[in-house]
Amino acid sequence: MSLSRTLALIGAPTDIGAGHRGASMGPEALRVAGLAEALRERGLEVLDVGNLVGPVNPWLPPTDGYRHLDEVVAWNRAVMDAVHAQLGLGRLPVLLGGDHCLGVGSITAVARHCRDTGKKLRILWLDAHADFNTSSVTPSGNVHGMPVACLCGLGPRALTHLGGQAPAIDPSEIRQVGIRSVDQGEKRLVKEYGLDIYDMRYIDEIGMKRAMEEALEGVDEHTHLHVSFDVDFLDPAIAPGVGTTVPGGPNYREAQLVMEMIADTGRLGSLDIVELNPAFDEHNRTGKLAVDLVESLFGKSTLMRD
Ligand code: HAR
Ligand code: MN
Ligand code: MN
Ligand code: MN
Repeated sequence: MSLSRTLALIGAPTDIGAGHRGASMGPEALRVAGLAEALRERGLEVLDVGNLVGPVNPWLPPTDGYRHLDEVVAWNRAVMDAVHAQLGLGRLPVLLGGDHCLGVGSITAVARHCRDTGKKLRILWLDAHADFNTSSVTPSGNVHGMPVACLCGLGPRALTHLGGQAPAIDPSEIRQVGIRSVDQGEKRLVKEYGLDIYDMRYIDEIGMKRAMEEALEGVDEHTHLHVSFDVDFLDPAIAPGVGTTVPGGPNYREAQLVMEMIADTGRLGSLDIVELNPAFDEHNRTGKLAVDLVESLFGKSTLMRD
């Protein structure tokens, strides 16, 4: 892969939007699993800019349908500023979460950068969940179940307008892959907003290769491709280290294919690695798998094409 940009690893050690504690240990688990070293091994320049700081998790029940909204906003502001700064320096930001509520800050920054630079934005949301809940339909109040809705302009003003203007993205800019857990009210919203969802049923029927071809259709030299990799995308049999496992996810080969096909586009411009939860893991097995897959995302397995 002819990727000459420097990667900037940005740690966001928080579980502020999650339903279980422990995703706050994700950044360190990815470092311990050798993320930076593995990518350098691929010839990439990798800068670990360290961890962002933000409020502690007060672990409270929901208020008006949200848990810890103020703290979620504070973390997302920090993420947005850091991601936007790295993009401005010409670097490829890699957000080490942290739970998936941080996708609001990360993608708001990426969308703003795309507007500034005239790039076409395509987001691949790799996840077991659609993350399209709102305060009125959420079963939990956990904001990690809401980031896609917030990005599409549906949610609390502090998150929908994080970058100043709303919505941050148009639903047509996102493709969701691996989805297999969507809440009842969330289903209705997802249909209403016309989200492009490659759920596991669809992947079972047409296969991962064709599903990814469809999800990547239209990606060209003007595209900035953002990958939001929720580790619970993977089947729990290979990736137990997440707070919200859902059976029936992509297996090892399917996950590799997803990463390899993204690498082949050569358009990857930013990445989130979120929801890794070492408290649920076995000797950092899921952390190591995430590193292995991210290596493929940066071209490790495309030896036949180099
Ligand atoms: N849909 C459920 C909720 O909103 C669970 C969401 C879990 N989300 C994540 N990120 N782990 O995808 O509470
Ligand atoms: Mn998610
Ligand atoms: Mn910019
Ligand atoms: Mn998920």
